[in-house]
Amino acid sequence: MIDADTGEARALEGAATGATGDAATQVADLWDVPDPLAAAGWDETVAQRLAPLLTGDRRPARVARIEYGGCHLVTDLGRRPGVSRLPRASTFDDDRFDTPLAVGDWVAVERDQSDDRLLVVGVAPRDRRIGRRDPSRELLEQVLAANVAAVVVVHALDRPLRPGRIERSLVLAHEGGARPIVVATKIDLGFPQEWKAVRDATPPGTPAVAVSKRDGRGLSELLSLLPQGQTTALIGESGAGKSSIINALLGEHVLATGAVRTTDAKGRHTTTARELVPLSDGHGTCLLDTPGTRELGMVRDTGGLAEAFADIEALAAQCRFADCRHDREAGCAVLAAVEAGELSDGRRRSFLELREEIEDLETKREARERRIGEGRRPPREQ
Ligand SMILES: Nc1nc2c(ncn2[C@@H]2O[C@H](COP(=O)(O)OP(=O)(O)OP(=O)(O)O)[C@@H](O)[C@H]2O)c(=O)[nH]1
Ligand SMILES: [Mg+2]
Ligand SMILES: [Zn+2]
Repeated sequence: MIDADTGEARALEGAATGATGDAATQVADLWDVPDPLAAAGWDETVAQRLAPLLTGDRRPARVARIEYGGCHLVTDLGRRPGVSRLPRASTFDDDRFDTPLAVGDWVAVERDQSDDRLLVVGVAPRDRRIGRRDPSRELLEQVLAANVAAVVVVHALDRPLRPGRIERSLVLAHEGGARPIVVATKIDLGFPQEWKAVRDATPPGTPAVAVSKRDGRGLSELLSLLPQGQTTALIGESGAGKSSIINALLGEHVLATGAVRTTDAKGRHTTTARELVPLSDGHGTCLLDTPGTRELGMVRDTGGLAEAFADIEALAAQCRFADCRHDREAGCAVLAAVEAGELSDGRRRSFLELREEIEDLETKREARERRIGEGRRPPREQ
């Protein structure tokens, strides 16, 4: 398990130096440990999920990075180049994900005949994940990170918090079964009101931490919130400070971090590929960096909405009508709570907006299935 003392000391040390300077350590070096699979989170549960795929001389691996034309895999020997020829899902009926292989996946590999890279031949069922609506195929889910127990929703205080951004991220995290942690970065620059806005958007029960890579504030608290022996993904807009947080927690400048435009504090998409990084404990606590994401479309609702809006759900039980939409109905307990100043109307409106987005998708899915049922061709792009 994670050594909290060492982890903390390293985090603060990294923060004190600004974690800049020598970029001598490469990400691949971090996997140069006695038991790379254990460092990647291999345990009994993973072994069981992967067992049916490990026939013949296939070996277990975890996807550490995917880039154009190939991937990197953590095996018992360390981080090695690999390739996957798994097909992309062609229709919604085959698969609700558009992502045959995601960073964080546990896979079975064998030696490729055509070159010396490892070939991915099978993917274990995903446990938890964080996904979003595929920006180009709206009925499918694009998996941003697989097998993640927690998701850090990163927002930089030096830019406006777009309404609903945190709520949206939390619904997606809950929908994927991952525990959300809200993190506001760059607290060293001030912005007390912006920090309050972040806390207001965070529901009770979800931790919110303000951090700084400059003075180390909040980093040990964040470290203590990471599920031990498990993977935590970081998501947020470009320039939010995701890679900086990982460097600070590692105590080394391993991942590239970028400047932000001075005009609007927007990032420049420094991180270009999702990347799995082991923390120093070597017992499976990992972080997963992602490139900045602006779009976070809803996918479906199998309970994530209610979990992310547990406060509204609790109030809804008191509404006069069981099917109350909390919009303008008489006897609505949600509207009454807004009226009484106990719930912000912004939060209620975020809930209505996200619910509507999901309902629109469900309507489209039903229409599509009806067309297929009638033997007609479904719309091509979906
Ligand atoms: N003052 C201050 N600057 C920070 C902090 N965290 C990050 N930054 C700066 O913000 C900029 C963006 O940081 P990154 O870590 O590259 O952001 P990112 O979220 O990884 O961005 P993408 O990879 O583009 O998605 C860099 O110039 C960092 O030095 C912080 O706590 N305080
Ligand atoms: Mg980055
Ligand atoms: Zn109501």
